[in-house]
Amino acid sequence: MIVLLTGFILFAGCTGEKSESTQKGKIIGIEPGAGIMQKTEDAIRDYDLDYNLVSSSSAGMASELTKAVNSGKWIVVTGWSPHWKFARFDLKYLDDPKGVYGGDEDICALTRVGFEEDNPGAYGILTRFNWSPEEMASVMLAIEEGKEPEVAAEDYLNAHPEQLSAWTGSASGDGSLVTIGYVLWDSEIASTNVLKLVFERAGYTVKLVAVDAGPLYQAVSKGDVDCTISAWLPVTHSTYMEKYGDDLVIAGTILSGAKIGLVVPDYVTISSIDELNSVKEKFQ
Ligand code: PBE
Repeated sequence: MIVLLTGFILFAGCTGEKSESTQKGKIIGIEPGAGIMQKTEDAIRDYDLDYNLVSSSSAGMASELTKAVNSGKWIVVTGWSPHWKFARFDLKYLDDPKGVYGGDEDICALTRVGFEEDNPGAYGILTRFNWSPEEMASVMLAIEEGKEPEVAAEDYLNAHPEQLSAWTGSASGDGSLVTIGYVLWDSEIASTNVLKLVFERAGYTVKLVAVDAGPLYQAVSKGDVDCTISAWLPVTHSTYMEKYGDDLVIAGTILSGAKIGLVVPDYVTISSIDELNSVKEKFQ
């Protein structure tokens, strides 16, 4: 009897949970380690959203978004800019009155402790490398349209010789090795490939190491890689900076005016995260 009763309660519990979760709205996310995923969990809590965050990948999110826009369906995704999706589709950020996603973000260059002393020329390049959201987005779009990242980077530098010479300055690598860690987000695939080529044009040998965000911060803090330009600060990667910030060096800002948040197509008629609960049946 006890066994039967327990079985019944478990069964009822599972059924209850299932029907509740099918009523929840869906936010299409990306890789679990991304800062925007942590901030979206915060948003679900702070705005008391009756939504599940579905993890996916950057490419998976983009393909869900493409499918939805092509059929006029409502969709809400974890979004960021610079990103080619804003050139491809009419999209908007939902207002975030509680400021969970922060405001303007900087994308920063981080290095291991001691890198500046070991390789001042390469460190100098990291302090000078700086471009606009539009410039970064142009490389992302070229990659999205089918160019190999290396080719998109090469085309970009050929078209911007003044940036190349400003960034390299008088640095001269003499073949010395620089290891750059990065995460396979579209934005960082673009920027890291450009940086790699800048180093190579200045005479360095570059090794790229692609890892998730958490392992990347750990690798820079332990000195397993020399540097990264995948750091979004101060909000997006705040938890990683709290954990690893004391053991790494911020060499400079490579881009100002980046942004993260919840993104919907323009035809979605709400404008704020506050309103999501009232239309959750449209986001399933
Ligand atoms: N992103 C792109 C990253 C930073 C760069 C917004 C997906 C993140 O959320 O951690």
